[in-house]
Amino acid sequence: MMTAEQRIQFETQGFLHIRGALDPQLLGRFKKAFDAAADKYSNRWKSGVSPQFFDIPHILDEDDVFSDLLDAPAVFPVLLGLLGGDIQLHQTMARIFPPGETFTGKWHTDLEGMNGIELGHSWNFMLKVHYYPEDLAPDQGCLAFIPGSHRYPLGHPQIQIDHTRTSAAITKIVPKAGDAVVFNVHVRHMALDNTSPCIRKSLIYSYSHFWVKNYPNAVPKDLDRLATTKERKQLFGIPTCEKESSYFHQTLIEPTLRVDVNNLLMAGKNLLSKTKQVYLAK
Ligand SMILES: O=C(O)CCC(=O)C(=O)O
Repeated sequence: MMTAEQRIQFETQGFLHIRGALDPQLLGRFKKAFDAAADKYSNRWKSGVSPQFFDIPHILDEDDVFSDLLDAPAVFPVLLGLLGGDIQLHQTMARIFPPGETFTGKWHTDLEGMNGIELGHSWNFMLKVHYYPEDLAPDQGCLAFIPGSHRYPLGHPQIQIDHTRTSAAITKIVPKAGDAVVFNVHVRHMALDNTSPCIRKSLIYSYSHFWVKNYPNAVPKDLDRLATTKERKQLFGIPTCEKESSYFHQTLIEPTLRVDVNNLLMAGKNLLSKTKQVYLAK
């Protein structure tokens, strides 16, 4: 379950740093598989053809651990709590960022120019998770955010803060191996320059609603073998709700259960306030 603290933090700031999100076994498999895939493509990212960063293509096909990371126990309930029961995997990127200046836009939203949704007032339309197989140094191309900026409407003026300096308006995340950083992709963010001598490795998964068109790299080739649970099926874009024909009503959260929990919460609150009234009247 997502904690109340995590929800408040996410809703006010637009991101969450989940420390130690992967258990040692999952982290070990992740690190080994990432390094093997990076080695396989080393002639591409070392050739200097794409000098600023390199994304290993179709990472879900490289090793089963990349499917196991999709619903990691410390992170998936948070994604479900923030995005809702109709969650689907949207895109995957296994990224190598060699030393150099940042390749991202300065303080960007991923959804600039998007039609149909007022993002500043919407619930979380799209989330990203960055996972790290290794500790990062503070100068190794860390992610940085402008807390609260996910509430800006589209067309909000570009933020003019020098990313090379520290500022009270910026939060930089320096992750350890196995940490996860979850964020609303509308929060203003960027990768800072990698001024260290080391490459930065990260795995990026984006998630959105079931009705949003997913990228080909969000579905593994070996779909039948890997889509083993209801969660995985839905994440890979396979409808699982038998009674519902609409993509809008696809869900991993049982509607009856949701109503029951809400009723239970309401009943608890009423009981508490009545008890308080009786107690104060004495
Ligand atoms: O750190 C990165 O690789 C990219 C950060 C970013 O802009 C993103 O994930 O949208």
